[in-house]
Amino acid sequence: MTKSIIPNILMVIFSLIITHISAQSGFQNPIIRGFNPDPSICRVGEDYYLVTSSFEYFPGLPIYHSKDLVNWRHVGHCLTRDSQLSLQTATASGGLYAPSLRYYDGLFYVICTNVSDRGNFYCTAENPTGPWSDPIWVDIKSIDPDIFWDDDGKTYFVTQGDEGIRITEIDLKTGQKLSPERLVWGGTGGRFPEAPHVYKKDGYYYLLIGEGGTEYMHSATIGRSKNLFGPYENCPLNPILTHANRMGQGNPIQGIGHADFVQATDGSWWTVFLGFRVTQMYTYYHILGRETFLAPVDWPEGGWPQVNGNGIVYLDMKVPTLPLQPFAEPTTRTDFDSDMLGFEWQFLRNPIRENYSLHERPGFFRITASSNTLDEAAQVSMICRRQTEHEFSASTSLELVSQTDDEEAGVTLIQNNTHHYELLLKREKKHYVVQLRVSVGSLRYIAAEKMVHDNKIVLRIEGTPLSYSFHYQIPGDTNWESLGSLDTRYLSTEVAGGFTGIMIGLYSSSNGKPTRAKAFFDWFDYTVGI
Ligand code: 6LW
Repeated sequence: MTKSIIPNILMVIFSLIITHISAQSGFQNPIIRGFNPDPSICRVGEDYYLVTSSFEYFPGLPIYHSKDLVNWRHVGHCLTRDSQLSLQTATASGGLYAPSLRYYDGLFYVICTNVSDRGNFYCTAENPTGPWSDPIWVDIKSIDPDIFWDDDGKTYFVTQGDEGIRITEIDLKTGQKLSPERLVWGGTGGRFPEAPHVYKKDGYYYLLIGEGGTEYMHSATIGRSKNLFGPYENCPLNPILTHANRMGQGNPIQGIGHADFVQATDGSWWTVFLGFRVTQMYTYYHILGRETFLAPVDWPEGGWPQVNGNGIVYLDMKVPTLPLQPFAEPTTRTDFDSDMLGFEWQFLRNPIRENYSLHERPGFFRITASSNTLDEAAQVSMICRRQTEHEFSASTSLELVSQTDDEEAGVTLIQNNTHHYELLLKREKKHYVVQLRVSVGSLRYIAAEKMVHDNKIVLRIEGTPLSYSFHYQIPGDTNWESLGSLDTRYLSTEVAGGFTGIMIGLYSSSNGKPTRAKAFFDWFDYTVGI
């Protein structure tokens, strides 16, 4: 009897130690890396889903899935059809602003604003990976919409407004307003009260909002009321999340705010929110856009929620997590030998589909040149993916089939149409040249140029927090030639403005001519770290 008990006791002690170790294992922020701002989250059973803003990129509104809140996989987009998403005239950082993601009565809802189209709308789907319905438009002028369903079955549209958060009853089937818009809470005095989400808990309506603007003064604050329309009592701990104070200075994460809450399967509360990683301490600027972060929330019954104790968060979060269920690491190399591009690839505005093919030359991605250049806020010929880390290398093998001078193709690091760097191959007087070109505001110049005799080339960009370096290789050679390096700073949000982060693009342009060069990309490799 005693003999059989001892191993069992040892097993129990061992498994308690293991559980304790894994529960204490913590996690790394950000949880979704590279330009992924304004996160909104919901849980259905044991699955968590999250959506982020995508502005002028197509398809719109990436959807992510997780089993543990820490490990996330990109599983699709909400807006994949031209009938759902018109971005043709979207300027840089126009298009789709902050979405909300909710699950109600068997359907998923994404509630969002296309500032370059008809404004506020929502779409529904039975499965978050789609297909999603066409938009149901809501005639309320604002941004950052959410839907809140009260216990009596009524549906409320909750949005930002100049003076504060507004709530309006709507008809869920048609999106029609059923009541006038009512201003319910102006926040705590920070500028731009926005990003509202309503939660009902312990007999209170809690209204979580963003304040301070989406830069260094950003924060999340919360109020509560027994009545949906207020008055809202200000949480004494406000702001419950910010780095715009003494404790947040010197933190490599800045600009935190715009949060959403979720209750996990074990009853614990968590928040997802946006923030940005600065390239170096104290001379603050950022290039990766605003990313998605995670922190635990302590929310006792009847009490106020506290984010990670004092509203300060870290890259290395030493907090207990749910049991971790990581996904397989994504492969670094895209060989362009399948029928579809992976979800990481985006177009800039609605694509002109005939300009792209994975079939014309099997194993290659063909991009037909557009007469538009990357300097125009137009439907350019480009696919791009997010720069997700400061340290990376990106390379591609390119063949440019061109009959006319001035046609080009290559790799771009693009923040917006006035801030981008290109490493490109161009046809010029029956030769080819490889160029490093800079567009920064009103400055546009060729930083380096070398003549090459072939229309085939391998291009490579290496990134560090402070600079990008540019290299090329003639196929068959083992040597890499360098074209020099450029500062990351001039593509930063602080210089370029806007809401997006750097994208790494493969593109082709005929520089205003009606000719149609074809660029064949054999592969693309994106490796994090150097
Ligand atoms: C978004 C607003 C904001 O609509 O930036 O972070 C805007 N805050 O809430 C675009 O992301």
